Amino acid sequence: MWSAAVVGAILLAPAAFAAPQTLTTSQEYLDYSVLDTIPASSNVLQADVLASAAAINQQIYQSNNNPTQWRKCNRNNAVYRREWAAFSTSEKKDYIKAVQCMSKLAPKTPKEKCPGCQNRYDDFVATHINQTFFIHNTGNFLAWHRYFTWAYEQTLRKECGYKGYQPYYNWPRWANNPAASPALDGSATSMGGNGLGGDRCTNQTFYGIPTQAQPLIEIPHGAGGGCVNSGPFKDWKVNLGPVFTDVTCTPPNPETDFTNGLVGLGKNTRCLVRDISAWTSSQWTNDQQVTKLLKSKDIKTLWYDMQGGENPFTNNFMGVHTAGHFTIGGDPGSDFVSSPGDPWFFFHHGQIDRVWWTWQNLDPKKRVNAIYGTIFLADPTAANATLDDGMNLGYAYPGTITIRDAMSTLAGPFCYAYV
Ligand SMILES: [Cu+2]
Repeated sequence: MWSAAVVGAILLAPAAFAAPQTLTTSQEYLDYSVLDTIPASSNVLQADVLASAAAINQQIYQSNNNPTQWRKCNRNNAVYRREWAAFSTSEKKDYIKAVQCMSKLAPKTPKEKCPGCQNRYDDFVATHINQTFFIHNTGNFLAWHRYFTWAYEQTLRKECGYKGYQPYYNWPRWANNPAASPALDGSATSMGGNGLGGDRCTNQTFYGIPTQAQPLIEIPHGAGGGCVNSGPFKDWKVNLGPVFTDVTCTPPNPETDFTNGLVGLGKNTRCLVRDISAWTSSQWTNDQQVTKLLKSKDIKTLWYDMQGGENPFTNNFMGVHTAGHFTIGGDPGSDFVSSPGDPWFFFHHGQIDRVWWTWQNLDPKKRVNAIYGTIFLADPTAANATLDDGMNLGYAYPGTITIRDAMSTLAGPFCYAYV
């Protein structure tokens, strides 16, 4: 039986995991249903308890089923990604410095492919915009974003001297008050605060999901809606997009032609806008919602519930992916296509990846290679994605990997897990 205290200790001390280096006999995975006995009144998040179980299972699975790979990537050398709140002050400052460094390096994307790309950071935004219709489909969304977030982390390390790893934002911990989280509180060690500066777009009373014109959910205007004016990112420049924004005050991108491959990639330099929404996070990224998602019976259920249901956004259900974007909203946060223009994106997608990783490793035998869906956005008649499909990151990061390579965080190009 796993008590909350034991699980808490595991969360804090990943190196102390009980999984042996090499297992010679097959071992049962942790029966995570016993974890349901942790009282709801405990301040341990159920979603974190499941993540702890997943961490143990993943190691047991790898050592039993992929012993050759386990010799290369195991509990002694795997990287553990942590939430921002667990970073020390100097770790936070190192990360912030590296992100800002990327915005000062020259872009690698040629001018004719991205007239608006001003810096190395924009290469990542441009790749996301360019591939939007192929990476937001059901088939490879999770795998592609895992690769994308990892490549971003690698670039911070290789090109900007960052010594740490990508943090994530643990939605349920701050669901009732995201603006008070260490990631968004506007302090010198945050990723910037709310959008309280400049023109606050006050004539817009709500943000419509899925669209402003035909909203199924109307997110009320929060306290922000203007330029981020506190913390290290108050002078951050957004150069690309928008493509499909819900914010009516965002200046249009000069490139709007959907036929020339440049849509959203014209130069549109502006401030970073946020409108932090506890209304959104408290309803759709709380512990109950995340735990329910983690108990999805198959990949199809996980995928749809993450994105707002099989008939998206009906029954007033937003799903954690959309809700995470609208926890900060604004520009480019509310535009899925150009949203990596806000460095918050990688905190949110770190947590998306952690949720997928948790779900996979609660039952690794069945789930590590589980994929579902087609290769084109919202097109059920397109071909199904397969594990052998290739993925690339354009000019943001060199190379190509397959979806199969991205299914385990302890294999392919990766060697990391989460705490
Ligand atoms: Cu995306």
